[in-house]
Amino acid sequence: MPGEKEVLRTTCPRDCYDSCGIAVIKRNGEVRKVLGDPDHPVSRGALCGKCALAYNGAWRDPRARLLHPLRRIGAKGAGRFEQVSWDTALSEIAAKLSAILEEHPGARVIHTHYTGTCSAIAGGFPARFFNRIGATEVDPDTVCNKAGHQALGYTLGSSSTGFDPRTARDADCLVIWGANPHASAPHAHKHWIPEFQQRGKVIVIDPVAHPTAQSADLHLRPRPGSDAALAFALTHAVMTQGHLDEAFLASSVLGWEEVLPAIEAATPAWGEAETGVPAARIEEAAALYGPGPSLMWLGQGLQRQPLGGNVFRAAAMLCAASGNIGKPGSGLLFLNGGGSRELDFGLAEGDGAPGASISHMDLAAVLEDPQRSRAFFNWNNNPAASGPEQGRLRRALAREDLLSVCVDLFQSDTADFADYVLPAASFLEFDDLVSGYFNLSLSAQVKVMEPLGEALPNQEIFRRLAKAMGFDDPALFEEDAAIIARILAGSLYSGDFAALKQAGTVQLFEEPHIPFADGVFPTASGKIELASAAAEADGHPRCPQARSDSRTEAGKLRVLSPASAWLMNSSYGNDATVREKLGPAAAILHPDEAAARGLSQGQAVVLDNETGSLPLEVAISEEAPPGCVLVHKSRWPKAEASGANVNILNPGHKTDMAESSCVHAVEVALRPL
Ligand SMILES: Nc1nc2c(c(=O)[nH]1)N[C@H]1C(S)=C(S)[C@@H](COP(=O)(O)OP(=O)(O)OC[C@H]3O[C@@H](n4cnc5c(=O)[nH]c(N)nc54)[C@H](O)[C@@H]3O)O[C@H]1N2
Ligand SMILES: Nc1nc2c(c(=O)[nH]1)N[C@H]1C(S)=C(S)[C@@H](COP(=O)(O)OP(=O)(O)OC[C@H]3O[C@@H](n4cnc5c(=O)[nH]c(N)nc54)[C@H](O)[C@@H]3O)O[C@H]1N2
Ligand code: SF4
Ligand SMILES: [Mo]
Repeated sequence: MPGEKEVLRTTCPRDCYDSCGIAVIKRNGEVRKVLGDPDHPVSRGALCGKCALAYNGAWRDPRARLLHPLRRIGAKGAGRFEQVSWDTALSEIAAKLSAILEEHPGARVIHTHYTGTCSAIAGGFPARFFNRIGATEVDPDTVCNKAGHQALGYTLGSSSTGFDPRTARDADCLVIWGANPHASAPHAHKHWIPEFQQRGKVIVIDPVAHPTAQSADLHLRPRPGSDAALAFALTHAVMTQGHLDEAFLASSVLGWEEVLPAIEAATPAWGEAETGVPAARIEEAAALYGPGPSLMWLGQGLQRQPLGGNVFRAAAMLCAASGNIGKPGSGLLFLNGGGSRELDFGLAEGDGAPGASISHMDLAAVLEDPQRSRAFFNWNNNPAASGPEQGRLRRALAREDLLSVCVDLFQSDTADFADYVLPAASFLEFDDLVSGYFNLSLSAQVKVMEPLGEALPNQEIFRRLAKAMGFDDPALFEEDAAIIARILAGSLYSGDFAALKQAGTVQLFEEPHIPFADGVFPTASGKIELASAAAEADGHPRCPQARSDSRTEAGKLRVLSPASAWLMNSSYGNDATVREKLGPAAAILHPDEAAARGLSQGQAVVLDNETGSLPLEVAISEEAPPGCVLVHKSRWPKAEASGANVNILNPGHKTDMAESSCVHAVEVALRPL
């Protein structure tokens, strides 16, 4: 008997541009299949390949999931644990943490978190506990996109008020700059971009010829780290082609006359010499972008470069010079945050004052120093796979005198180093809110099944830990339903959570929303600040600079380690079917680069630098640019024979702004094994 069928709507809360609607098929009360919601405007009936496998694989597989709290019995890192009760785990953690807090300032408790789940409460609520004890937060954005945020903050006054993707219906040109939608926004790649191409032209600016670049109308392949020079040359070409928006420059832009001499000097021929992009292609791109209306999508990979902040300021300058913002069919998008749609997920984090913060680039150094760290809590994050200085970090995590607690769905590399591993419930197992960072929508995350084993949502784990600590602040115990109701009450959505659950996803603006339509920007001057006193006060140049990174040392290769289409950061790295799709860890080289080095497909090689070494198999593809080696990020180190992934090579250098990651500038030597 097939049994009674029920279809429930929910939403994917991964750190992904798409925020897909999900249809969960249940029979006789049991989840049978997790599919794309056919009525959802983004997923249109299909999840991406990785989620389709993992949500019907490891994420619902009791053999793969953590089911019970665990206490370490072996050496740190060995991954040997015994099952304990929640009471035992939480009372022991509370006793140890209290003892630490009696002797040390709260700032020596370090907590890392990020994109495990991006739903409001599971992504925010635990911060209440850490703020209560004055813990040090490892600033999550520093491993991802903080340089871009800071640069756009100086320039536009906001880094998370992007264009509404629906305004593409009025655009003639779309620039996708240092983003790879084929992997990181697969439904935008599959639907939004091709539909746009029926009316307008797509320019991709990326050293890598990924599938989105291959299907673009124009693909510019700059040397990595040379995009600020390219932006100046493009602005020069826009100017000489007569497409400056003089009226907009006069009314809404500060500092044009200060950047003008550098723009005048940045001829397309100069741009070609700096970036490797032929001058004719620079002219061609300017002729498509300049007249507008044009959209500019700035990817997160673009700013993971030593001068990533400067690159973003220069790109925003091109947008301002051509007046491609504040009008239908125009705008610049990095991320669309809650502010772009009057939605305050920050309510989940409570209003306790945050403690100190450090950069992810300094995590290994802080964790190896008993003067700076006594306890380490990790939730929604897998730094032993995703963070820099992998070798040094693992040595620091092995410190016997560091109390270490990891909250995860799976026994990750980071969990292997914990004293206590606490099982988190998956997004299918509790209600929450999701609001993606591309489309201006709001979605319900709906409980469709009971948590596996004894797993609990992040927020419940930290409520129980707060109780075990003897805390009584009401904010530490606020219930999910109350938080959801408060967030919804302050939002543009007029319904309650029950109504949102029915709808799945709602658009918060009926018509495409046009930010900055009044020509006023949330900077000190109210204008786009090409010349920024705020940047200058923080020790940065007053204006964007027509500069590029220095060239890679002769014989060395620059590692690009962007998103893999089959992983979500390190998530799914343990799913057997996903691992089959991934194949062996590869060093992808351009045919010319491979030929010059006498390398063949499948050959075993080692990448080396002062930070570490990594054995890989050569894969030859024109996707990789000459002079670079493409190694996709975030495989599970412990699933590799080498016990490492590409971050074993990452020295954790910081960008020009915000102590953020410039992981796409790692240099290595390559030798045959
Ligand atoms: N070389 C290189 N490294 C990179 C990057 C790069 O481009 N190159 N990119 C960087 C970027 S952009 C980012 S954002 C970081 C991301 O790095 P991380 O934030 O570490 O992301 P994940 O690796 O997916 O780890 C998230 C963990 O959260 C767990 N998780 C999922 N849902 C839940 C939940 O509900 N509760 C709890 N407690 N845990 C959950 C997952 O199982 C997983 O182990 O990686 C960075 N690392
Ligand atoms: N499938 C999948 N999707 C993901 C993720 C994942 O791991 N897997 N991670 C999620 C997360 S946390 C994030 S932050 C986003 C990131 O997604 P994206 O914004 O797409 O960023 P990346 O994948 O890091 O890199 C995008 C592109 O930047 C290019 N790039 C690197 N350096 C330069 C440069 O100097 N100039 C130019 N022009 N381009 C450059 C790379 O070649 C790459 O093609 O994706 C999210 N979505
Ligand atoms: S990870 Fe992105 S593409 Fe995949 S199902 Fe989730 S939202 Fe959709
Ligand atoms: Mo990220």
